[in-house]
Amino acid sequence: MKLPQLLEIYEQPFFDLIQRSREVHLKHWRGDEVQLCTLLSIKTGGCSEDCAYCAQSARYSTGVQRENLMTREDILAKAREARENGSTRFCMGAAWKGVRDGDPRFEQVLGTIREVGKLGMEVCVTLGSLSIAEAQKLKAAGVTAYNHNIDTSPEFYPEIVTTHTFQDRLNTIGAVQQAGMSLCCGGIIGMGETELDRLKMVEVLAGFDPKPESVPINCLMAMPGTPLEEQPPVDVFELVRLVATTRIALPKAKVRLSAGRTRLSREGQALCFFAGANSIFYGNRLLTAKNPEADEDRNLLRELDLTPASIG
Ligand code: SAM
Ligand code: DTB
Ligand code: SF4
Repeated sequence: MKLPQLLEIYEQPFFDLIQRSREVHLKHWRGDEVQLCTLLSIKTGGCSEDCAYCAQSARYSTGVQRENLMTREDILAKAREARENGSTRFCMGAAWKGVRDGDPRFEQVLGTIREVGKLGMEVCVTLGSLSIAEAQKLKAAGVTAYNHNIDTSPEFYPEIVTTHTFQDRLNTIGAVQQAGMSLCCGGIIGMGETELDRLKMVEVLAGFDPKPESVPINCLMAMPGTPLEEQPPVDVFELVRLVATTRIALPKAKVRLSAGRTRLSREGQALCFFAGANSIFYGNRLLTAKNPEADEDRNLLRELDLTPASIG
């Protein structure tokens, strides 16, 4: 789907837009189901990159404590806990520029993935850039999906990251897809980009072949110490419009309402679910930032008559 068509969809009257996205949603998904995903930062902070939104970049004083790669046992304990709490997807994130075949830390991650895979949840990892050799090993170890966001439009990307390029992101995505892993790819809104930038991002996402299996939509969490610390919050109706447009452009993708839910009202989240969001991060921590408490989310889903998706 190309930009002019996306713009037309996005700009239609609000209720027409969410009605249409709801129709698309119900054609492809159960309307009452939301997938719960648990996120774990397996290696925190000290990252060489300068992503302006990120509390884990070593270039900014954000107060995030650097931590080494977690042990397999500690990660497995968290994964079991996630499954017991009802998550069907376990996502492990590392604050790395990327991974290299042959690096012992990469081997350690592969070993951990093999074990986590046995628990029966979808296994997602986000380790930064990689090429085909690493992608094939991750696939063989049992990774379901690799998360690598394009984050914003190609034009706006250099405003938020200078240590790697949009093309670098696309190259990693190419390797992920060539290796046969599903792609989890989305972005962040509220970094100072225009609404048109957001639609250009959706245009790139919808142009991937195959299309992403899931699309995380993050609202910037303005982290103290980062260059974006003063950014104002995103307007909730802009978020809902983007969720709806993403649902229409990518009918079969899970649309994950990701970072920034702590600042969204229950009503705002309800509109996002109506518009086509069908996955959330569950549990009180994202990577370094806060997420709503698990019982708050359970209550919200119950009040909206939504059920957590189950394994299989
Ligand atoms: N280092 C890897 C990478 O860059 O792909 C993986 C971890 S990185 C933290 C994963 C994603 O989290 C980013 O691409 C971005 O979309 C999201 N993210 C990071 N910090 C955020 C923030 N402050 N607010 C919203 N989303 C954020
Ligand atoms: C994604 O798109 N959002 C998640 C996951 N993929 C790795 C990460 C959100 C991070 C929020 C900021 C933090 O916790 O530091
Ligand atoms: Fe590093 Fe990823 Fe954060 Fe960028 S988003 S600074 S690559 S951890």
